[in-house]
Amino acid sequence: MTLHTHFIGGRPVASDATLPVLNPSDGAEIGRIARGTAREVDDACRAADAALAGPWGRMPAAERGRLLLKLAELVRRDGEKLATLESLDVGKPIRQARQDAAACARYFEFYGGAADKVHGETIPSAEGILAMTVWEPHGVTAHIIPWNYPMQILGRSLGGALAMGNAAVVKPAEEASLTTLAIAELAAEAGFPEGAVNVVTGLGEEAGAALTAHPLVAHISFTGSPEVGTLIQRAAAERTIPVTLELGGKSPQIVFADADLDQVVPAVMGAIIQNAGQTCSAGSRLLVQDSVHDRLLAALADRFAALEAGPAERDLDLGPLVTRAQQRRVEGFLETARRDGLRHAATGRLASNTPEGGYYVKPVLLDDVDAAHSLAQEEIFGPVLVATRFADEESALRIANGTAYGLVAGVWTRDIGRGLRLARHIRAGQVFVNNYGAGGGVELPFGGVKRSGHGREKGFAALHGFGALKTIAIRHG
Ligand code: TXE
Repeated sequence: MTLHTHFIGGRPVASDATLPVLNPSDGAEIGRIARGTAREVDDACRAADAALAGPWGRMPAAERGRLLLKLAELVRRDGEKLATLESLDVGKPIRQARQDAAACARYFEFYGGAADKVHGETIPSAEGILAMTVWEPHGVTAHIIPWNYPMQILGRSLGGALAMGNAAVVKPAEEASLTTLAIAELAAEAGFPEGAVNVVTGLGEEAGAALTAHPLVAHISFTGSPEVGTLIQRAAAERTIPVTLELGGKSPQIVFADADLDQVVPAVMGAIIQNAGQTCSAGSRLLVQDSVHDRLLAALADRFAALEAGPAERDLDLGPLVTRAQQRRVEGFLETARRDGLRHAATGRLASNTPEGGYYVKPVLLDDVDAAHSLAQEEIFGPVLVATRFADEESALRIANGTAYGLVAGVWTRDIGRGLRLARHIRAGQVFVNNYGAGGGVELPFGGVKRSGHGREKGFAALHGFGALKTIAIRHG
């Protein structure tokens, strides 16, 4: 059985204690990861700090960019290996894990190209003064990564931080550490100096909490639950350091009667079925205009009924959920749906010979759910689509904005004026009109408002979150 170590200062480092790595498809133990404590976190932060004082801290931006481009190339070279590892570790169908590896490479590539294009300005000021701004790295950045898209979230977070010249300490989720460790080794192979990229594995409340409290950490980027996001913002407040928080959503897909249903149906399906619904930007609420309700629901119900969940390696529509805990959480929501008499419009099925010990949930389409019901308000993080009717644009907007979250929204209409009005009035970090996700959107800033968090990752805008703007003013006579 493989024992996976931390990656600190360019070297593998073991811990006395370990944690099991479970295959979600059948519950079997497939390896162990090191259970890091405050000690390993301290070592990693010191290694990162030392890197900043050494060659990494002095490296020109163009050279940092070249290393990121090399890393992108290595992730592509090992794409199949990484996808297989991810699929085994988190239960993702292999096709989806391949997309994650490709997206991860694309993030490193994007930020590799951006590294030497983060310009400051010169600013007109007082007589005899030349004033300018320069972007500088924060220093040691902490990256707390969840288990749903480990490679993609690592890519967007680490790529931006390294492009800006920070040295990173990554704490992957205890449920999904293997690809992060593999990519850290690729970073060393690409030529990143030791200490520029460090990984400490372990539990959130142990290694994660120690990292967020470490005095050398100057910025934290976190993707995960609102509960832990709040703890992290509190820990950051103790030392008044900045944080970027991406805390999930309850994103609406708003379908008007004039929408092109041939486009709507596959997009709505993909946005809730992808990764078995364990997606921060999942389109988990369907808001549908009365007059098109029956037609759309019938089309979706047919698709839902045909969905098959099964072991990741069989590459079906859905794999298992990541852990027993997530499976129970989703089953809890479905139990509430039964208790409250919500209408099951369709349920998918488990493939034959699906192993007993896996963490499977059948996909479910619920219809006519009151917008105030907990299933229409809370992030389920499973393959459960909740449909609610609306009468007109005004009520659609009210329902869309009527949750605590504000991450993504999809608007489907042929009326471009209405699309634009809603795009401006929906309270969300990103609104997609007649599409959902812009094909992955590595280049597009991404993040939330309200309970979905703050700060932006992805795109060029994210670079500014990983740096501090310094003003320099020189008297010249
Ligand atoms: O998240 P946690 P969980 C949502 C989703 C899901 C729910 C619970 O609704 O059902 O959260 O998932 C680390 N200090 N999202 O429990 O605990 C932890 O080790 C520092 C949405 O897995 O927030 C892991 O690396 N770190 C989301 C990371 O935080 C701590 C993705 C996320 O775990 C910590 C995942 C602590 N005290 C879940 N406690 C999205 N936005 O996509 C935990 N961690």
